[in-house]
Amino acid sequence: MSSNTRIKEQLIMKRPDSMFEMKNHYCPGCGHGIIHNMLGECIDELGVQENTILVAPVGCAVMAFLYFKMDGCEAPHGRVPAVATGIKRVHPDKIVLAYQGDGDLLAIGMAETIHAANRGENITVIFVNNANYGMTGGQMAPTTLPGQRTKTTPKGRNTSTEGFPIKACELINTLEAPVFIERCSVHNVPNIRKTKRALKKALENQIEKRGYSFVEVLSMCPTNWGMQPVDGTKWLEESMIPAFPLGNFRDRGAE
Ligand SMILES: Cc1ncc(C[n+]2csc(CCOP(=O)(O)OP(=O)(O)O)c2C)c(N)n1
Ligand code: SF4
Repeated sequence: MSSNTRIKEQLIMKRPDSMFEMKNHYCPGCGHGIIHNMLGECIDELGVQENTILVAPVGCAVMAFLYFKMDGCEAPHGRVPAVATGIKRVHPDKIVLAYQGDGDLLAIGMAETIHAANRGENITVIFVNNANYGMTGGQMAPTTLPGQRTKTTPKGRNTSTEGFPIKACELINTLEAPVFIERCSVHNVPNIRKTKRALKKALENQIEKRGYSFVEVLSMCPTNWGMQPVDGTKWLEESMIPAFPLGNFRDRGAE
C-alpha cells in the first residue's frame, strides 16, 4: 500500500468540492472560515454549485466569493440584500446567497435587511454576528454587548448613550413574510453541526421557492476581542449566547 493510499484511507474530512484549494485570509480562530466550510458542504450535498451566486459583503468576508467555485459579486456596504434581490428577480432559477456581517446587516444595511425580509424575497441570508466591526479594527456594532469594550467604546458599551444590542432574529420574526429564521453558533462541534443543518434548510427553502430564509451565526472574532482563539469560543458561549439565545424562531418549510 502506498503512503498516498494510507493518507486517503485516514481522511475523515475534506474541503468541499465547491471550494477552491487555497488558504483563506481569516485570522486564526475566526468563525468565518468554519461558516464558509459548512456552506460549501451544503452546496455540495444539494448539488447546486453550478447554479449558485454568492453576494459578498463589505467586511472581513469581502473576498468570500474568491473561495467558492461559483459565480459571485461584491455589494456596497449594507446593500447585499438589495443586490441579491436584483439578481434573484432577474435570475429566479439561480440560488442567491446573501452573506453579511453585523455592521453590514444591522447598521448601514438595516433598511435593506428589513425590507428584503418584509418582501419575502426568495433568497438565503447568512448573517455572521461577531459583536463588532471586524474588518475595520473592532469598532462597536449594533450587536456589541452592554459593557463590551471596543475601539469606539473603550470603557464598555454604555446602553444609556449607545443603546442595547439589536437582536436580528427577534426583529425579523415580527414580519409576516420570512419562512425560516434560526440563530446558531460555531463555537463548538455540536453547534457547528446545527449550523450546517440550518444552512441546508435555508438553501432547500430557496430551491423549493418557499421564500426568505435568515440564518444568524454567532461567530468568533478573537483578534478584535483581544483573546486567544480558544478563549474566544468560551467568551462566545458565556457572554454572547445569553444575550442572543440560540434556536429556531420560524420554520414554515416544516409546516
Ligand atoms: C459606505 C461604507 N461605510 C463604511 C465602510 C467601512 N467599513 C468596511 S468594513 C466595515 C465593518 C464591517 O463589519 P461587519 O459588517 O460587522 O463585518 P466583519 O468584518 O465583522 O465580518 C466598515 C464600517 C465602507 N467600506 N463603506
Ligand atoms: S478580524 Fe475578526 S472577523 Fe475579521 S478575520 Fe479576524 S477574527 Fe475574523
